[in-house]
Amino acid sequence: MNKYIITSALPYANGKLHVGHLAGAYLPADIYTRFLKLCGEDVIYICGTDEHGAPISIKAEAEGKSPQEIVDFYHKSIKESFDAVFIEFDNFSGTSRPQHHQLSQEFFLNLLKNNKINTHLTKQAYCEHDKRFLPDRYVEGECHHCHSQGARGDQCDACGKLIDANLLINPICKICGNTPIIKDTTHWFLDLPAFSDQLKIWLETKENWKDNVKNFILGWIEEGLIERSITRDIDWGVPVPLKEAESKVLYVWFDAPIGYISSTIEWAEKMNKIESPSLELGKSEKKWQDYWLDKDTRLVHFIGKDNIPFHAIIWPALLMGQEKEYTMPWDIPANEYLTLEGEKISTSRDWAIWVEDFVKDFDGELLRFVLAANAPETKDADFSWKDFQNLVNNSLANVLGNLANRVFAFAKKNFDGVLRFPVYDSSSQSEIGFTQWSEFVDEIHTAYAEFKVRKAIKLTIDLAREGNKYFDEQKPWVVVKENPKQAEEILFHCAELLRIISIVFYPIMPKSMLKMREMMNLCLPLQEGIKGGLRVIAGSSTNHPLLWSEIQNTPEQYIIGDFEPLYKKIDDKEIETQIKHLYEKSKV
Ligand code: B3M
Ligand code: ZN
Repeated sequence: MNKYIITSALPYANGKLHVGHLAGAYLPADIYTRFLKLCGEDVIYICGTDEHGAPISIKAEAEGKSPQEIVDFYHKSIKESFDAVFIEFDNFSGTSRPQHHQLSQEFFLNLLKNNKINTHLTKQAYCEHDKRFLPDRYVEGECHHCHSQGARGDQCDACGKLIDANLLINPICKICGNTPIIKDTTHWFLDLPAFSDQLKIWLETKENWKDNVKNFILGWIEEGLIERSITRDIDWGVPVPLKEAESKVLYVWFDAPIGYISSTIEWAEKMNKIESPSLELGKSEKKWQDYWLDKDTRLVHFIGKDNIPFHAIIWPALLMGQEKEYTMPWDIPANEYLTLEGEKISTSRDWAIWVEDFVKDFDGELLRFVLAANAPETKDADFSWKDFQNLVNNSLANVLGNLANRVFAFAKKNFDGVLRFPVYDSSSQSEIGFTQWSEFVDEIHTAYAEFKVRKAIKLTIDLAREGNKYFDEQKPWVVVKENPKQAEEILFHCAELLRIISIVFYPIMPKSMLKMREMMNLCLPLQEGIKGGLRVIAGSSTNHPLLWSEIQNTPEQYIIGDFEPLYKKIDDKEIETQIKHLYEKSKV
């Protein structure tokens, strides 16, 4: 059996979470993880906040707070938003923790030892007033491409081009507003060209990767890789572990992906504490290394498309340059972007739907449904409030919710809620249902395994639609008058279909599927140590009461308990309020 490490891009701890974040890197990963766990695979889902980088220190300076205060605030806010939409990590860490600093420094020193890091004297903006070098983001001025004002030292938002900070026209220091001078300073560079051949050979083995990822990367290598500066002159970050580099820190993109490993180490330590309170030394070491130092581990990075070069070139190079033989990425399912009501999401204009706001008005699970049904898998996708309403009302409430409701109501009214396994005779028509449904189940399985969540949803809703069709065609309300046994058979098949759906739809809709199982008195996870319906068993991440293989275990009978509608319809007024709010807040 393969082990899996699933990761999502570490969100920057300098802002709240919005729907665009969820759609690209988090929801697809959570769905994939839940699917693998259902299949009994050995999998851990790892993430944490990215707590370094100039934007965080700039924000701290602007708000008169310490970077750590900013980071702690957003770490909590982001984690709460994930919880509200049932994104469930095995560990959610943060890159300002000592464990992470130590490992990042080890990575740097190993690369240096292996001659994969060079130093260069560079010219950089220096503020004589603040007595410090100014990283790109600390300088602003007129863009040297399009001449608009307010271009940052790394990029111009007006024309979108990359900026050479030293070429900015009339540059100013973002801290004090004075004009910086240009001064020499030494920086450390990752020797990426030294990894070209090794990277190319490795990438060519990646037949399963999405085309957008693979072609993009091979194109980069063909153009010729260049050395990348990996140190910065700010005081917030992982200190460069060299005497001569005092007051410099590692570039945020150098240390951030190492967070995937340091967060796993944190996970191993936590697990070890639960499992063996006596804390046997070396046990947690073995636990994380079982995942990270095994070449058969499937390491899957879920990211947005702007993060492709970092995950498919720079990060693999960092891993290749280590003493330990770390697991290399197995797949990098990068997603495209989500737009909002047809426009690019913008946090500065507040053209965004924040997760914390959404869950005040609607169940967080509905957001999972809509973002997954409309996932930006192969091209950009759009979120609109109208689509949201249509999808919830027409697919969830009218199809799946309706099926559950009519089956449960009929069973209660006519059979006291008890449906026994049918004894077929040769005249029985209804047996066909089973085989038709098993094809759906297989296709849904394949869709999840291939990261095709849109397809998995479509098939699941189609399956529920088949159930409604079957119910309509078999007319149990007529049959029951003449032949109650046959009506019970029809109902048994419908209940069987709902049970199957409660398993195959669980990765996307964990909450309502467990709720439906409760209404059907189906085996539920033990109440102790439950995490989102999966029993956490010490020492194993594989042993879950809800398993895909159970699909075949038809029970002797169904006992329908108290029930209520699974999904509530959303009316026009609720949607109008949301649209109005979105336009109003973004105007200010
Ligand atoms: N912090 C998030 C972003 O670029 C960035 C990802 C790091 S993953 C190692 O949106
Ligand atoms: Zn200054």
